[in-house]
Amino acid sequence: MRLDGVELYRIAMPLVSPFRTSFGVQTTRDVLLVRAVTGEGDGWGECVAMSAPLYSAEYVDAAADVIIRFLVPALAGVDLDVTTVRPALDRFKGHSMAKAAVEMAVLDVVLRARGVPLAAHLGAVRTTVDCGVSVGVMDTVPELLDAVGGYLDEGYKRIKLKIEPGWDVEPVRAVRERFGDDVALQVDANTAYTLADVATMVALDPFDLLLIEQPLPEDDLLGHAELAKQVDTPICLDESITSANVARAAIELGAAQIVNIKAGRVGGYLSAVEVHDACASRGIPVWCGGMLETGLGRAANVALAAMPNFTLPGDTSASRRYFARDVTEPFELVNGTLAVPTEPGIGVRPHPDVLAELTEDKRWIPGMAGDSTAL
Ligand code: SMG
Ligand code: MG
Repeated sequence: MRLDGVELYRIAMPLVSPFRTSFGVQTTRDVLLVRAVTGEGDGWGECVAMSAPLYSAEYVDAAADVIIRFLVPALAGVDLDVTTVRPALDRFKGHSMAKAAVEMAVLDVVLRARGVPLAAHLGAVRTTVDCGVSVGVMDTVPELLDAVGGYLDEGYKRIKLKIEPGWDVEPVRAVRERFGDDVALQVDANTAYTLADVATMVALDPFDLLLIEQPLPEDDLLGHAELAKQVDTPICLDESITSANVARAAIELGAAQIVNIKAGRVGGYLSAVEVHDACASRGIPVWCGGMLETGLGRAANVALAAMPNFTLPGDTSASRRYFARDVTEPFELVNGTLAVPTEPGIGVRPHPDVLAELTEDKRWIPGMAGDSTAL
């Protein structure tokens, strides 16, 4: 199968409410979608980079640039298959989210042509996945309690609170006091602390959290290992885990007792499977992270989360958690779970009319042969 070209869509999805983390507030999801076009059909990929390099070094304009300049040209002349796409893209350093988007589009078209669902290809063992929800930093504790109460009423099986210095122990205590000890609760700091804050992390121990996600900067594996010795709550890494190699190192160093897997952060769904396997073989549980995906990325995440070692609920919430209108059929929560798509490929397609309405920019990148690596 040859690539005729790629259609890049830049879409703007308004959020149902602002989402605040330790690195900023988001009111719109600025998404880059990749449509891979071949003679045997097309496939969709979603780039999870954010507008600005705050979660990681990647950002949407840079992802579009590297896709146009390097990744699409690198696929010229390649016989597209599940085994050929990664080696062609991995010649380039970094840009994991851009690579993951292109790989996802190729996997979708290839697997659709073969009639194989992505979940089956990845090694899924479940037909539904348990879902948690990520709750942003709020201005006040009462607002937070309202939000958490609403999500619990919807049936979410786990609550994740975003924390930052000044918004940590008190909101956790308030949620525990209001909703009780049975709620599965965890926190995510998005790198907002340093080892000087160890007392704050220790102060979270009495609340029986499932985990503390990424308290320290992403490159500080030794810091996380040191912190893990001092707190009882398991440390989970997100931003730090950029590949299966890093996952192995983090685990061996004692820096991660649990791992958040995001395909975009590790360069694609196939690399995500390697991270899953590296963790599984070391007895480290994983769960599926989220990057406010549209129904396209959500479909692929749910397929990934159906693999055996995804034993904790993921940030795989329903479409309506973020969007009044999704580009695909909305994902809906049923008894705290989402159904794993069963159709071939990622199993969902964008609605053309919704996509057209949300599209701010569209560009065709021909998949022609050429020396893409000339410097
Ligand atoms: O998709 O529900 C989602 C987002 C979950 O909190 C979430 N993601 O660090 O895990 C994380 C954040 C990254 C995105 S925040 C802009
Ligand atoms: Mg995180």
